[in-house]
Amino acid sequence: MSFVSVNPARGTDIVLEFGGDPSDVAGAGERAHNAFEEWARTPAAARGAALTAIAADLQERRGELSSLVTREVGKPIVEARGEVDRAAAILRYYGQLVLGPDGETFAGATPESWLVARRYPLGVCAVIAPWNFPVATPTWKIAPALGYGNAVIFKPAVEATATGRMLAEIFARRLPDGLLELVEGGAASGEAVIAHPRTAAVSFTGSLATGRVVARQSTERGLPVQCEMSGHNPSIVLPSADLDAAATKIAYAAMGYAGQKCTATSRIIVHDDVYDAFAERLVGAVEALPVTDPEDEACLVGPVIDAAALTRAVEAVESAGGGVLTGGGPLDGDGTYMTPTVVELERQTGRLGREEVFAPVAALLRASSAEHAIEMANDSPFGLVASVFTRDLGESLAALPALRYGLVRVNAPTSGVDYHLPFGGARDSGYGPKEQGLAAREFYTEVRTILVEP
Ligand code: UN1
Repeated sequence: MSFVSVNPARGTDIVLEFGGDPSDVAGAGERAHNAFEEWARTPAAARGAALTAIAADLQERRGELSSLVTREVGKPIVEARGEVDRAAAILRYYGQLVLGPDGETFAGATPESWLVARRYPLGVCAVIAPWNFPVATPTWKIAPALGYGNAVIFKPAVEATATGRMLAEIFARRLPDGLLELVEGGAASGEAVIAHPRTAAVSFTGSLATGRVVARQSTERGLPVQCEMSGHNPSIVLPSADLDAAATKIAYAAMGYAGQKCTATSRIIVHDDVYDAFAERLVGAVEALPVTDPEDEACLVGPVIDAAALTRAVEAVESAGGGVLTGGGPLDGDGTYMTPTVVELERQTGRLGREEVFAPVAALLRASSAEHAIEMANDSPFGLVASVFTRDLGESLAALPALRYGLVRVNAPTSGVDYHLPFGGARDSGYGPKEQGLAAREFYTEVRTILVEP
C-alpha cells in the first residue's frame, strides 16, 4: 500500500510518501512486547526521568517540529509552537506523577497481615492518533503509558505521518529499543494493531465513525479501550454576558485552526434579548480573524486539511437552508481555504444543526430563555464540551449540573484542554474511561489485590 501526506496550504508540496503495510505490525508488536518485560521492572524514577528528558528534547527541537506540523497539517505556526510546548509540559507532568502512590492499603485480618491494592502495567498499549493535534494527542497517551511501565505501538494518522515519525524519533532516543514502535498506514494498519496478540489496551482519538469500529474491534478481543471522538459543541450567550468578550472568544473557538478541533464551537445559542446585539459583534469578530498562510505569524485561520474536507464543508453550508451572515465559500488560490462562516439556523436540523463539520463554520441559533438555551444545547447526540457566557452567578451555577457534557466552561471558549484533568466526552463523543490527568493512571494500569499473611 502507498500513502501520501500533502501540505494543505500548497497542494504541490508533498510532505511524505510512504508504504504503511499492515504486515509491518506483526514484528512491531513482538519488539514492543520484548522491550516491555524489562521496562516494567525499571524503577518508576528512571521511567519518569526518561519522560523529563524527552520533554527537554522536544523543547530543543521546537522550531523544527512546529514547522513540520504547520507544513503537514496547516496549523497556524504560533499554535503549532504552543502545541509542542503543551506536549513538553505533559511529559514533565507525567515524569513526576509516576512517582505518586501506586496503590492503597487496607486493614487485614490481623495487624501483621498486609492487604494491598496495587497497580501494575498492562503490556503493549496501542495509540491510534488523529492528524489535528499530531504532537499533543499522541503525547498525552504515550507519556502515561510509558511512565506507568508499558510499551507502546503508535499509529499516527496518514495526514500527519511525517510529524508522527519525528515525534517517535525524538521519544525513541531516550528509550530502550522497541519500547515505542511506530506503525504507519491507514485503517488496515490500525486494525492490525488492535488485532495483534500482544496488544493489551487501545487508546484512540478521531472521528465517531472510526471510533465505533475501534471500540468494536477492541471489545471483541476483550481489551480495555478508550475512544475520544467527534463533538458538536455549544456556546450559550445569556443577557448578562460581556458581549464583546464573548464574541471574541467564541469567534476564535469556532474558527481558529479552521475549526478543526473536536473542541471547536459549532453551535452558538443566544438568548433572544441580546441576539441582535451579539450577532453583530460576532460577525465583526469573525471577520477580523486573519485567514492566511499558516506559516504567517499572524495567522489564526489556515486551510482545511484537504479538498474533500473543503467540499463537504461548503456543501453543509449550502444545504443548511439558513441565512449566511458571513463567509460561506472557498477562497480563491492555492490551498484549501474556506472563509470563516456563520449561518443563522431556525432549528437544529440538517448537517450544520446536528453534525460536526470540522471546518470554520458555526450555526447561530436563538433561544427564548436560559432554560431553552440549555435544552437546545443538550439536544445533540454529542457531549464533549459546552460553554456558557454570563455574569450572573446563579445562572452559571444552574447551568453546571444541567449541561450534560464531559467538559463545561463558564465565560471560556469550548476549545483548549487542561492536561492535568480528566478529559473525555459524554454520549457519542466518548467511549470508555477518560484520559489525561490522574485518569490516565487508571487506564494504563491494572489493579491486583494482594493479601500477605504472616
Ligand atoms: C484543544 O482544544 O486544545 O481532537 C485540544 C481534538 C481534541 C483535542 C482538543 N482531542 O481536537
